Amino acid sequence: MSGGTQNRAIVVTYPDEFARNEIAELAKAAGYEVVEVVTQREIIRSEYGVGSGKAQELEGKVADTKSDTIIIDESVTSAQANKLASLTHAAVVDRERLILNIFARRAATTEAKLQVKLAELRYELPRARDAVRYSVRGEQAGFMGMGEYAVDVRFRDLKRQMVFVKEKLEKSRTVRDLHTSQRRKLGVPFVSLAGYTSSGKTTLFNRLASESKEESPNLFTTLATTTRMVTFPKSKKRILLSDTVGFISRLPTYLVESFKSTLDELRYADLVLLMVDVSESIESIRIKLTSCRETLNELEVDPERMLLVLNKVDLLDSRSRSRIEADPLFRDYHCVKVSATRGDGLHQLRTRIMESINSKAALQPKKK
Ligand SMILES: Nc1nc2c(ncn2[C@@H]2O[C@H](COP(=O)(O)OP(=O)(O)OP(=O)(O)O)[C@@H](O)[C@H]2O)c(=O)[nH]1
Ligand SMILES: [Mg+2]
Repeated sequence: MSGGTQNRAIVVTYPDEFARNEIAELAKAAGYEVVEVVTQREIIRSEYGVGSGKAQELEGKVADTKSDTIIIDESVTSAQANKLASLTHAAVVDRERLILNIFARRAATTEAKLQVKLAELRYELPRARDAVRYSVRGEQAGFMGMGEYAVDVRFRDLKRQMVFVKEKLEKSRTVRDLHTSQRRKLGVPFVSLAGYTSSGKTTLFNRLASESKEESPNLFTTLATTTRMVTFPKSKKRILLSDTVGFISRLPTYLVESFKSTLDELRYADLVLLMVDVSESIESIRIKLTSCRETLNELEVDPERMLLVLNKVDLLDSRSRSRIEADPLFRDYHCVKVSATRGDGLHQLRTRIMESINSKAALQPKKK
């Protein structure tokens, strides 16, 4: 997409409310105008990604709505995407590509840009490899019209670029590690904010650190980590607080891996504040919490080091507000209720942060 023009997109997703809402939000965050949402029980099984009947239906809808893009809420192969694209005369963008597009739009720091580049290369590489295989077997006339030789060159070029980007990231990682060890020498506890995209991490960060970083209803507003020394009022206790990139369900592992150096903040934190937007339906909360826990498990964050921050309580009626933390969903966690925008519960949050840190001998040097 270029020049900020709004592309009109038809979205294909699963027939459940959570999936529908989320992919529509993602599409919006990537700059698309969603003109129609089409649902399908199985998305990845056939030659077009969608069933052939559905593919034909899409062909008609693209023409009727004058759309130029079909967004598929799954990962499809390049062969499937190409087939559907040539049938419908629309660009086909899958879920991974869509998330990568959002990341690419948002990445502001050099490191974030490199991480996005690495993720893009990881996305392209298996697709280029498939193209090599097809062209060698003569099943596909090259990749997007390229011949066998060109496909091979492209594959090698992607690999070379990957080595280059990894080296650069390794360098910025060394600098980051140095900062981390310098900070650790200060003996100030590390606290990291984590949570689903749009749960309110940056809003809380700004509140606690008296900052004004960009917070917005768009998904993936934050892509780089910011760390600030925060001194609590009254107690004058100090913590180092980090804001991080948001999580999302069905995030491919390579994307998490590409953002590893950013997410390392979480690995080494003494305490992780896991933000949960409790203004949503219990089903959405459950899906998002499960997805966050999976990502945190991958990053080897021990549940002992987590404090659940139930955010946006200002949007609950008083009955739900008084009962929310008793929901079985939060049974295994220590929870604090807050409203990051209004400031409710911040005093209790600060107290719980200090209690959690002190109770866990959290300042023991961790192996690194
Ligand atoms: N009503 C209400 N809205 C909130 C609260 N906290 C955050 N928000 C809103 O939720 C939206 C997302 O907030 P952010 O702080 O940008 O969320 P984030 O978790 O940093 O999101 P990413 O950076 O995209 O991962 C913004 O529109 C905020 O104004 C709250 O306590 N109450
Ligand atoms: Mg943010």
